[in-house]
Amino acid sequence: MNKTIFPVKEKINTREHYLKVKQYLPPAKIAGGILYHRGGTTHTRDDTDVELDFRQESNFAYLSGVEAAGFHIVIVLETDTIYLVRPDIPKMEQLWKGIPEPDAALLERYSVDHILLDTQLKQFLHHLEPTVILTLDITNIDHDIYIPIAFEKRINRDHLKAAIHEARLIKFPWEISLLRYAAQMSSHAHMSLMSYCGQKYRQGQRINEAELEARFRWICSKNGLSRQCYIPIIASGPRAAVLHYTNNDKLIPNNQHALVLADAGGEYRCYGSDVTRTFPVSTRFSDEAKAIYDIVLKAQNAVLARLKPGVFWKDMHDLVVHILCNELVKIGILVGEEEELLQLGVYRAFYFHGNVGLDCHDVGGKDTNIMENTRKGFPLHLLQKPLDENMVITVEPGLYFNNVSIDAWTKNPDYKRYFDMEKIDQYRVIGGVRIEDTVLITRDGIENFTIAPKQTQDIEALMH
Ligand SMILES: [Mn+2]
Repeated sequence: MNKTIFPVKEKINTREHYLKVKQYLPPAKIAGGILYHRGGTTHTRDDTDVELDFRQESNFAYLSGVEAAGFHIVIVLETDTIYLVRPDIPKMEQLWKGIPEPDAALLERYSVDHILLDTQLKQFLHHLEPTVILTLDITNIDHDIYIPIAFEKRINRDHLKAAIHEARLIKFPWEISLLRYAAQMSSHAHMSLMSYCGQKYRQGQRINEAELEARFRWICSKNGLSRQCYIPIIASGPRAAVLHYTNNDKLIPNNQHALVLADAGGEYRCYGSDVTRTFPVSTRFSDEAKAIYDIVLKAQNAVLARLKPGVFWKDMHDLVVHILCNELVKIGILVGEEEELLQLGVYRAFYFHGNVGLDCHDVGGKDTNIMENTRKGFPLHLLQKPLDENMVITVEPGLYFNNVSIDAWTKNPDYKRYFDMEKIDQYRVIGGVRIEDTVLITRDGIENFTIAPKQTQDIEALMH
């Protein structure tokens, strides 16, 4: 896929975001109150002047749309007047960094009413005299540089975060367009990895995981996704069993069982994607690889077929483990009655995505994958709330033959009788399989944003 597809042109309407956030704020705080948040700032590495990669803080991106460092936002809640505060960059720095965008351009680009310089902020707030300053727990307040010290007691960190997270959960149509675009372009990058890998195999050339990572980033960048949502995972052979493998520096094995597990997704204007595909290095799935792959695909399809508003995440997790457990018994890896195996949780020897295997792609609680990628923990919101229309989530079941995990379970005298070691050794060579799609919850089901093939025969066809 070498054709360049120009990115969608969607106006980033953050005023719409703010107005939604405001609905979740306590009405008592509105009169005389302001919303204040500070965006991310640049940092240098250790004791050097080497700048680290900058990625805007997600809540700030949500409120402002600004991807650059050093900005603040002030919103007068009573009048809904939005002030974007930009850094006053000294002339000497402009020599190195370039001339900042003029205010007129900022006003045109962002849905804000006024532009201020950060050097004017303290004076401006003095003049405004807010009764309460609603901000986030993470907001770095520089007292007496930007916020008057006299206002210290007016700062309130109790309400804004919950309001923003509530607002972020359900997407606006323009956000859906950006998310769809990010996932579709990432899908093309995945397809490119498959066909490239196939081509190299046919030519008898060995490749390195690093080459596939670079190729993934390249295809994304060509299509406007110049940033990755998270560090790509390009795991070949036994590395496919390591969930957060990011070294991506090994020569890809070329035996008949070897798989490449690529978990990578580009990001567009802070809107991300999270996609995993697993494909055979030799362009043909071995019987063992196909067996495991088809189990994971069956579990994923079962979930995708059931997703719709009103569904609880917990039930989807239960569905996945039920299928995985059942199928692992069928192929002889697990031994025993399914009910007992489920109760004991022995399937977790091969499936250990925290407490759920379906990683939510969105805010709600602490997980905020949609705009940044914090892939730890389980989104609190979704434990209590059912799915709803216009949420965007990922579905990512997997099966992994991870030696650490297998040893922990099979060497435990309480559990060893539930495992057939000979069978495990037969399948261990494939490493692991994960299939992950980013999907939108629609009125009566889903729209799958992920368009890279998943059926084994389609993957093999693409690699030929
Ligand atoms: Mn992923």
